Amino acid sequence: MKKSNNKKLLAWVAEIEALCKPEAVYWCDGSQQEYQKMLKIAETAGSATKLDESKRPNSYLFRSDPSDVARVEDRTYIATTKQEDAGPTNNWIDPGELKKTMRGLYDRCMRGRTLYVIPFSMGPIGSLISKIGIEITDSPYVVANMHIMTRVGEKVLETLGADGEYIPCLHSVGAPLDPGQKDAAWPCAPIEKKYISHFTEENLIWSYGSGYGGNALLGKKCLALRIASVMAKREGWMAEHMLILRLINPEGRRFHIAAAFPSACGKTNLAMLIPSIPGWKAECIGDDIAWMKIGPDGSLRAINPESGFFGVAPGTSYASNPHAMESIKSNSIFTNCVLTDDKDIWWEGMDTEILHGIDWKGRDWTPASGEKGAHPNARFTSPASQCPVICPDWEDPQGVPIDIFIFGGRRTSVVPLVTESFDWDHGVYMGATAASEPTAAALDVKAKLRRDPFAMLPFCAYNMGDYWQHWFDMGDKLGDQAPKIYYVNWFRKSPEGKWLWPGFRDNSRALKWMCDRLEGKAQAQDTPIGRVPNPEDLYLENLEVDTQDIKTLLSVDHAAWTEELPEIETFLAKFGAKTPARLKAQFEKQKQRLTAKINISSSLK
Ligand code: GTP
Ligand code: SPV
Ligand code: MN
Repeated sequence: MKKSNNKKLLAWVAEIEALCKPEAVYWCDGSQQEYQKMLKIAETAGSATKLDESKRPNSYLFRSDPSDVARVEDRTYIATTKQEDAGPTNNWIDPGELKKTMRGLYDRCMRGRTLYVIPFSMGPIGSLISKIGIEITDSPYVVANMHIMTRVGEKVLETLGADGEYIPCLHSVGAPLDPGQKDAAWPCAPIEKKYISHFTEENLIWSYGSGYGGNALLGKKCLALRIASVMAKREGWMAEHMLILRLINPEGRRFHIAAAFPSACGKTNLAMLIPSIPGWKAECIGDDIAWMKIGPDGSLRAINPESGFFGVAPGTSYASNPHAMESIKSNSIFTNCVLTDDKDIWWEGMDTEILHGIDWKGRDWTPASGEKGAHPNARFTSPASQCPVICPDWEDPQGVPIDIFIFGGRRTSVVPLVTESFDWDHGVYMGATAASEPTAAALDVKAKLRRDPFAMLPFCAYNMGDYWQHWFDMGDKLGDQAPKIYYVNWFRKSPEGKWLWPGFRDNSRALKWMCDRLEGKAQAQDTPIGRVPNPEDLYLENLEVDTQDIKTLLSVDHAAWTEELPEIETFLAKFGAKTPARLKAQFEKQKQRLTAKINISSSLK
């Protein structure tokens, strides 16, 4: 394709070519033919299996190396001049030192491979909220996935023009090929050579050694969250790990909801919700990332910077998420799923069982194998446009006005089904102290319970204390147009280990309560931790849940909450002088409320 006339870009590509010494350089045009070509290359190399065309048209299965199956938080770095700017939640290295180490790794690392230049837009091309990135990679798998997850092609280069700005994203699988050397099915570097690096002061991403997900598809976590979080702070907007959905009540009123849950805690599922309440409708705008700016009317406008879903496969089924199942019917890439005997894909928790297949490690598999057939972080990559409930306005360059923010996580105990914050500051406290039990999305996380503020712990690329202050500042700017803030927990379990809440479609019951609260139509009870619905305030028709379980789900255990206070205090203190005074004030208030055990009767506020 026609090369760019952007001098900076041409110079950068030339510099990387000279450093990495690829066999060839290829500029991506984002076309269908190019997509097919990438998958053909992968198939010929033995990395991809084409699925049965009649069962799953235009779709492929990849198996990754067993050492390269998820994001690697221990190998993810934020390089800033001052360590304090990265803060205590990030792995920091001096930028000069990191560049020296990585230049050593990049030196001739693309030998025997093609260097692909991928021009992409995060967000609709031309929207004032969108950003342009250029990823250089030596992985055809990355090119094909980027085609789905971002907007790739010539139009991006046109928009970039001769002197436009872009975010350079350099990626290599870190596995050079000597002449005659046979390639691995999934080339990558050993763990100690993997680096996912962010030079936030110069909006630069360098990733080396991994071909998987957020480590390699650099538009996603690296650009749209880590680099963007820093840009957003600088420029006064927000880049968040949030799904975006539109909920329409029976009267036709639209509510736009943005929800932040940690990885593998239910964003994709909630984003594609089918409400179980008659007359309510939901539409999906995004399932993982929201970019939000205050619009000319003073409302907070959100866009989904991505154009596809990179979703957790296991557990996805027609029973749990029919819209995801419809989205992945064709034109999709599957990674680390089971290959069935009739050349389709399968994973644990799908609607049907299988008797035999090839597991994610490429071995014969039967239900008796004693191991899971699909990796717990197996994923599908599918175009967002294929979602049956994609919102007609999902690509609106103006974005949608957010009414409600939701935070949450996976808590088998303590945290109620749904809680409303008393006000913005209290909502920021809820977000800042959010916690979750770990999942397979990052296997190097060992803690039983970890504080994951705003679900951004692995993604906020600057001092978390400054990030909290940014939330307060945004609230001040938004004033009475600030979204209302809620906290949810779909994951409460009984002592016997059974889910107390059916989740999925029935999560719409908690959302309905929020929307009704906004309209002043629903009651709540004040508790020390926020406003919680009484059982009668929730719509519970046609729900097969024990009355006692509902009570448990909505109860606030003062002792258990009080027990967590010292650990929260220690966590907030980790950020020293960076912890905003307003956040500390919220902690004190929560502590006082718990001590006083106030329990004001129902109030309509
Ligand atoms: P990332 O893509 O990693 O950011 O994850 P995500 O937040 O989009 O999570 P996703 O929706 O893919 O859900 C992850 C897992 O949680 C899947 O196994 C789901 O089946 C499960 N899950 C989602 N919603 C619910 C729910 O309401 N209840 C229960 N029990 N499980 C749920
Ligand atoms: C997550 O871990 O939050 C994901 C998957 O969405 S990845 O893109 O690999 O980061
Ligand atoms: Mn995610």
